[in-house]
Amino acid sequence: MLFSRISRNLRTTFNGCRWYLSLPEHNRRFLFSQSPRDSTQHVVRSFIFSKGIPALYSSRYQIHQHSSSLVEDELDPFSLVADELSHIGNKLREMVVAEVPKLASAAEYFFKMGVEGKRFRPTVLLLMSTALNLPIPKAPPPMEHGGTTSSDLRSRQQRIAEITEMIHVASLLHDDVLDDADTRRGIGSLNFVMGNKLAVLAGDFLLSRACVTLASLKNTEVVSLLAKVVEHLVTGETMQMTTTSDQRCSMEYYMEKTYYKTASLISNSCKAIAILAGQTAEVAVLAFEYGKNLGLAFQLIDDVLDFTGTSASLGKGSLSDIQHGIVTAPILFAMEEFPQLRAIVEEGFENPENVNIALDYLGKSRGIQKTKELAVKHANLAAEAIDSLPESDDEEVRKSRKALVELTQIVITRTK
Ligand code: GRG
Repeated sequence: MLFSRISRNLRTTFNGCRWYLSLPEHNRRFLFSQSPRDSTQHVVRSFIFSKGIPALYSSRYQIHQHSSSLVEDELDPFSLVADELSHIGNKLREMVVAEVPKLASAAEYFFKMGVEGKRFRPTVLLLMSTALNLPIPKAPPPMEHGGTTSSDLRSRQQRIAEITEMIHVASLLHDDVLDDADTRRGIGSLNFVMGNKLAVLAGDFLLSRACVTLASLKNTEVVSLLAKVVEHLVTGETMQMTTTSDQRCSMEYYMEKTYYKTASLISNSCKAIAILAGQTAEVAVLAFEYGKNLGLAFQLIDDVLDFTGTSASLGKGSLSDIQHGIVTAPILFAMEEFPQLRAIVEEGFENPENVNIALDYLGKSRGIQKTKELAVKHANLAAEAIDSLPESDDEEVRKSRKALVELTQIVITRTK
């Protein structure tokens, strides 16, 4: 509880830095105007734009680090839900069975044991389900409107984890086609092994199976949340591949695209977990904020790792983004320190010499450090959302919340 109080006090004094998405909906200043790209999603345009990195910037992080060293046992979020994860893995393999043999082997490709990836999203969603296991403040909707008895709530929430993982894998399949990738999860990418056409069709097939499962939940609010996520994935990908030179040099544009491509899926799925539980709008917003900030922190670190790989030195990563002409946070921060880098970014990275020049500037700048700091900020906002949930004395609820907070640290300290 002390932990909770400290974080609440900090939240009131925490002004934030220039590039982060704020926590409370009502406090947001709308930076982006409504655009035809999205008529329903307002949250992503609500970047707070206050100046200056606050002195308290890393205090919350240190408090979390400190308090976790005080706790009796180190909590592994993945172990906490290991049995359920393996159940979900089996369900996914059943759900992607197709009649036509080629489609069947394409669709099951990334659900086979050993190539299931980090299973980060289902882990978050299962932990969130337990973390929100609170007395339900209002009567759940009747069954015909997607309501539930408490006995099957968990299996409905598991279905969200399955749907989310299917949408995620579908987007990876399509992404690899667009990027002409040859590897994924340490094996040949599906497009490389079976060709672009089958990879696209397998992605479509996974999406259609995800839709069938979504419909089985009979909850229109949840259906529209996840339909919006698919729109966001496509929007984010299109934003990335159709940038003007100004957009490529804009941090706002990068953060908006990052929300669409990476954070929307986990944030809206977390919200769906709360909605299925019949939780209040306030709790649903906190679940959403956790997912959004965790997703943004995750992608910011991904963008750092693209330059550094597992080591801390520049150029040790795959450099895949920059070689594909994709400008990410480390370069954008470096550009603030070295405005002459902008000319190189505008010229593009088809010439490998430009990649080297950009890496030189990045090495001289605080671009990597500032990106990590921004990731920490979002990780802390995610942890604050968990700390702001209604209090619970239930040991399982508390353990899952602690694991969700632990995940925020795992995300910012990961090296792969
Ligand atoms: C078909 C839904 C659909 C979308 C098409 C191609 C596209 C539009 C969107 C691309 C979305 C995309 C691939 C975003 C990147 C998200 C991301 C951070 C992927 C890596 O996630 P990890 O590291 O992967 O969790 P693993 O392999 O561990 O599951």
